[in-house]
Amino acid sequence: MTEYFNYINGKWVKSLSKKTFVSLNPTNKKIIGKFQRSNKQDVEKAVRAAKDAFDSWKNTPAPRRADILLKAAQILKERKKEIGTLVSREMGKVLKEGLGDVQEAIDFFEYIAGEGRRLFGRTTPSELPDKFAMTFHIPIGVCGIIPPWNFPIAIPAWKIAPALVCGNTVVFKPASDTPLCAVRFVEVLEKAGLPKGVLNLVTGSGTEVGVPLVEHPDVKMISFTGSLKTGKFIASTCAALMKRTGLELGGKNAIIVMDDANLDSALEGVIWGAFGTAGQRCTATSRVIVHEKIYSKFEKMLLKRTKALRLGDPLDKSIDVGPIVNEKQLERINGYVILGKMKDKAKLLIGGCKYTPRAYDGFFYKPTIFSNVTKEMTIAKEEIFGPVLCLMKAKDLDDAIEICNSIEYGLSSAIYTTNITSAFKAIEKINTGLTYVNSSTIGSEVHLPFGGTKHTGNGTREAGWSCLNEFSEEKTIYIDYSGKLQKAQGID
Ligand code: UN1
Repeated sequence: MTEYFNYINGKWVKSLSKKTFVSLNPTNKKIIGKFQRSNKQDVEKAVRAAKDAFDSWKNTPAPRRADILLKAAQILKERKKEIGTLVSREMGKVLKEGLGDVQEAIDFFEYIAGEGRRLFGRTTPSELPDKFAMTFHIPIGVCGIIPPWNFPIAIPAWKIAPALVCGNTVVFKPASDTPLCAVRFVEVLEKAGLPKGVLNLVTGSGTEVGVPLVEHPDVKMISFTGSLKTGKFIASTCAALMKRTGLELGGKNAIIVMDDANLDSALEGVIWGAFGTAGQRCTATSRVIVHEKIYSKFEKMLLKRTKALRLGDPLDKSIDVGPIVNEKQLERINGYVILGKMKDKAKLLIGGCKYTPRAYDGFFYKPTIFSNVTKEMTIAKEEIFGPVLCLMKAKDLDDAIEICNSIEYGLSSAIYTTNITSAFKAIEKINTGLTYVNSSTIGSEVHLPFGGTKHTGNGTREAGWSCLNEFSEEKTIYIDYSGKLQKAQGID
């Protein structure tokens, strides 16, 4: 079995703990590799390396920093098939999505490399004569990056690439379910020519690696994507330490289907949003709110289409839905389904149980739909993060929007309608960070900001132009060339 190492100060090294853990292929429970089960001392070493590398990296001109990111995009392109296949093996999403995960990172590296020659500040007039005013971006320092397992290449890219282009150095603690993807990701940046210490990788658990990283006084910023519970821990720990945070937490995303919608298109959007990536996206469609006039018809269409979905090995091209990432997640999903049946008493339309396709021994869950779900039910409120869809009925658009907004999260939403007034009303009234019209809740593009309202986050946005604000300070400069002391606010 191959053993993989941490990457600290430009070297692949063993953990000081001398302990390891394994990563499993969720399709067949075969071992993918052995990884360092790191501890606080490893974090300490990695933070020190990142701190030591900061000055020189910060002083490297941004276009030169960006050259390395562009090179990384090229290397990722060359390795797309290999790394995309690994994403499918280690995380479990079907191959076309595994390749999409890598493509999202390529797109983003290319996009953000352009920032090396932009990183725009602003110039603005001064209220006084002979005085010049402007801003520019400065780095924050060492950033602790803690991405999730569901986009094991794309989300590390979303976080690490802007941190680097802004001149920060990084300690990367990957998700324990996808450590080999993280090793490959770091290899790409190493090959692209990143100087030692600028990016460090420390594998291991949340408690043994994540917590010491979050608490470390020399780590000035934490960027995390994951559960609301962990997000709250990070927010409160970092608040006490006056540390910056970028948080992307849960979602409970809804698609509204109006009676004037193109139902065939809405059906495809719902199926893709709910069962693509086996529902394991923050942006996954977990509620579909259907106008009462077409409810029964749409329910039948959904049932027929869901029955036809093929569950199995994500590397098999004929498969639509792959496995759940691990046993714990599988049990969590099943727990919610039991709760939906027993406590919420929702009507189980299809699925609702684990499944072992012939020849595999993995963590599979059948695409599941509950019908007649109401907004008071637990399954309509909590994030399940699996292939479970709640079908809900609305009287009209206002009712649908109210149901859509009735939850604590605010990540993504969608409306299918052919009525322009309904579309604009939804855009205005739905309280989420992303709203799609006539498209599913998933499928964001890298050059637009990504993030949510309410408990989905803390107001930061990833990707697009907004990610620069997450990973830099905006410094304001006043230059007075009047030759005398001039006072603002009219004081003479
Ligand atoms: C996530 O699930 O955390 O919009 C991110 C999408 C992807 C990103 C999802 N581009 O579904």
